[in-house]
Amino acid sequence: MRNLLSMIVLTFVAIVAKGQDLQLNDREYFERQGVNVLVFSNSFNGGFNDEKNSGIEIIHHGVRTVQGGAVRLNNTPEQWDLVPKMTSRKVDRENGSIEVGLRYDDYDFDSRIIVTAKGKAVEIAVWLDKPVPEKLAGDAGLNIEFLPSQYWLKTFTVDGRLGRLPRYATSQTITRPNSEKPRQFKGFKTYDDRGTGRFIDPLPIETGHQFVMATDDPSRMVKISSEDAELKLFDGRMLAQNGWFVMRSVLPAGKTGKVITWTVEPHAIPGWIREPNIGFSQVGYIPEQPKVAVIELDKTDTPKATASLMRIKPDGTTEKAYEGDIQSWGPYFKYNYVKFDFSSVKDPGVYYIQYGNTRTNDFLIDEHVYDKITDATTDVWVPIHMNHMYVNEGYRTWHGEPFKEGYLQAPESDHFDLHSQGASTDTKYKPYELIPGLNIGGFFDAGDFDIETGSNINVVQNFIRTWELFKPQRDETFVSQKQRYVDLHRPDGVPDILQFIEHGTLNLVAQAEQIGHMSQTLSNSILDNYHHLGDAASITDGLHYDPSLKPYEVSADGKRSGTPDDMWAFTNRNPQLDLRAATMFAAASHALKGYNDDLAERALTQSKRLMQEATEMIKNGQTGGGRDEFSWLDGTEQTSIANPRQQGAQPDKKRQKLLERSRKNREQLGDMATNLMLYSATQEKQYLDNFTAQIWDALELRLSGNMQTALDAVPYMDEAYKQKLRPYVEKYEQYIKSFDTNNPYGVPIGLGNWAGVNMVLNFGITVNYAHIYFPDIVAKDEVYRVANWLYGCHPYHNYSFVAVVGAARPKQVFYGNNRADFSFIPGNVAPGLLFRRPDHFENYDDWPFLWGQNEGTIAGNTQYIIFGSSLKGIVNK
Ligand SMILES: [Ca+2]
Ligand SMILES: [Ca+2]
Ligand SMILES: [Ca+2]
Repeated sequence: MRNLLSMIVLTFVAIVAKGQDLQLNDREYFERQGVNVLVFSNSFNGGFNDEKNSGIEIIHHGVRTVQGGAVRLNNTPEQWDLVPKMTSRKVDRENGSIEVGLRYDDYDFDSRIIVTAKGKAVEIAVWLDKPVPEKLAGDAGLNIEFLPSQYWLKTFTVDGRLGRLPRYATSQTITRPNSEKPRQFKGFKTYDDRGTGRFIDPLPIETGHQFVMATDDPSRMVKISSEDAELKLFDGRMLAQNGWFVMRSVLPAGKTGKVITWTVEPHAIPGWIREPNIGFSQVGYIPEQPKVAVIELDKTDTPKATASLMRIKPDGTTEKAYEGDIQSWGPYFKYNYVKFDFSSVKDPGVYYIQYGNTRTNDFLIDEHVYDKITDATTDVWVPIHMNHMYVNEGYRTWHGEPFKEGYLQAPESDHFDLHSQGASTDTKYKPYELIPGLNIGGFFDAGDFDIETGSNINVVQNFIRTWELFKPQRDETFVSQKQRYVDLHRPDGVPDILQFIEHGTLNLVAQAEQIGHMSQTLSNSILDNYHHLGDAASITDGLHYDPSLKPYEVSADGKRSGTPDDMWAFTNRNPQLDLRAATMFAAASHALKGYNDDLAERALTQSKRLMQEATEMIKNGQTGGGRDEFSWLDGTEQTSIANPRQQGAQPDKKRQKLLERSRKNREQLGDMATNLMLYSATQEKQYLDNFTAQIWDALELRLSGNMQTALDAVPYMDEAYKQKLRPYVEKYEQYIKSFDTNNPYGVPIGLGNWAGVNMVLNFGITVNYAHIYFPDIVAKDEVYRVANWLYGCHPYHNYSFVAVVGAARPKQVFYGNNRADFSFIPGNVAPGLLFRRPDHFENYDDWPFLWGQNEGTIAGNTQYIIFGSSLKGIVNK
């Protein structure tokens, strides 16, 4: 009996001990409850270099607080500092270790990192087969980075000494000669040295052999120690606001073998279970809509039997309005999901959800909850993104008039925002020559200040669509092109949407007139003003660049300077882009007629000319650079949707034939959506015929991607078209429903490096129009799927992805151009949930700087206006 008891006790102790140790799991990361250590599950991808998303990462009690573990060449690497290429990744289950090979091609420098589970800790060791190259000695080191917003104001110790991590970066720096700076991405420079020839190098905050980070917070405490190397703690925010706290050890010179060993032990709170994340709509619900909360649970959590909907009565007291069963959905990636359906509650009021000990913030059930969902976007976000204007709001200036000196012809060059200028300019201008007239109209791209021509074409199209579908008369913005002045919340007698169409068209028409065709982009010439955070008017000095002057020198008349900060126009001709512009110009001309006849006329002239020239160029085989024009046919959208339960369709012979025919038709007749838009602008029947000749094949090939175009045609077509479309809409309804089994949230969820709100918005708009034209097939209940997702029913947290009017808890930080203030611009739509391999969705709401999850774009936010406007129209009908 005694023996048996001690055996049981021993077994129990063994299980507990095992449960406390880090284990290499099936998904190839180290895991114990509360701690995940990932080793290059996400590698540096090179697009924008260091995106703070890669290397050795720690997900600590549900939050990814540590990343960037790798051999790096700087004390505090910036975004465009070189990142290592991962040359190999080996998982050794027997020894519980993961080994990665890292390489810097620029320096012919290879290293290996081996991470091994050692009880509650991991050992991180750097191995060298050849010594560190001489040029990198003293610079190459083992780094790992801590998320400032989760560590600032926390206490730490270094070899027993006490410290507190600063809220703001104010540590010390030195300068060193530029010749000692490791090369940056493509040889660009992130900094303006003001003619000193020296770069800034931060000094460590602290140095020692054992650090304990966050001694005052068990959920963030991490112990790092090294016997063979000195550990230094730096503040990466000294050089760049998006920098992290960096722990690093410099690699010893002249040594090979195991050159550095760290022991890293993230603390785990005993018995920790992640707090349930109750997803619901922060905007609230209208009485008759379905109301289903999705509750995200730790996989070790036991679901409760019921949840309650509590009502806050007008006198401030609380009563239980409803108690209902919890329904299981099942596992999706790393968590387990259950649902709580409270659709039966229809009385208007203020409510919250109580699930076990977790209660949500309150929300409304009311007829009017969706009434204002687009107002912040149209009244605030869009006008603030108007380029070449002074933008005022009350006492606040959002920005002065940017880029007064205009745009120079770009010389042959590579670029840091994914563009390039080829050897020929394709214009009459010489490199660095001023192209007149481009500093007018247009919208800032996103968190940066360039004019992406393709995006701006989309923007004008989105506004035109909004105008033609909904004719919104809302006038809350004063726009004076003459004064180059925008004043928010000041009506001026003109519907704002018309003024936005005009503003976008002004820049695009100027491009066509001055350059002769569409530019790829009007963008920064130097990297050190591309990452500008502040007033857009101060990005450049407003003076024409004059190379005969010295840098920072201003001419006697005060009009020219030797500072090469002027923006560039990237002008290589792409007839596909010209065609897109031509279509948009035709539609803009139609929309602007009667409001700005002169601009309408100019747009039509450019439309006809570009259409003719581009068609000719394409016939002659000049397709220009750019993306695959046939992407609308393939399955790229589908393959990026997280769908662990289904497989994609296989290509077959019939499909091949259809594909061939579609390509041919498209070549001869032009893009079908373009034709449809041209028909709407000109009423010329040939365009409608060109559309009709292609739409059915397109629906056969890719139903989900082409349904929107098919629906857009309904107002122009007869009853027979609608009848022929019916079976496709029926299939589309099955596609909508398929998301109920695909994931717990019922919408397409993207896994790309950009979190994919555009895909969700596209889906939402298509569902809305399928319901409007075929309400007997696509029920009204379906239109709330995307609204729920956007406004808070999604993984990770339950904040609204839209900084929208009406939301009780919108996100509070976005990657807008005011991101250095940890703020937002009202009406912004975040991309949403960024997927980190192999199983983690994330959306920081205390750290704005990851563009993949927090950057709103001008094209996406204007797409949101269409989604929101159509939803309001359906709800209020
Ligand atoms: Ca950009
Ligand atoms: Ca107005
Ligand atoms: Ca200038």
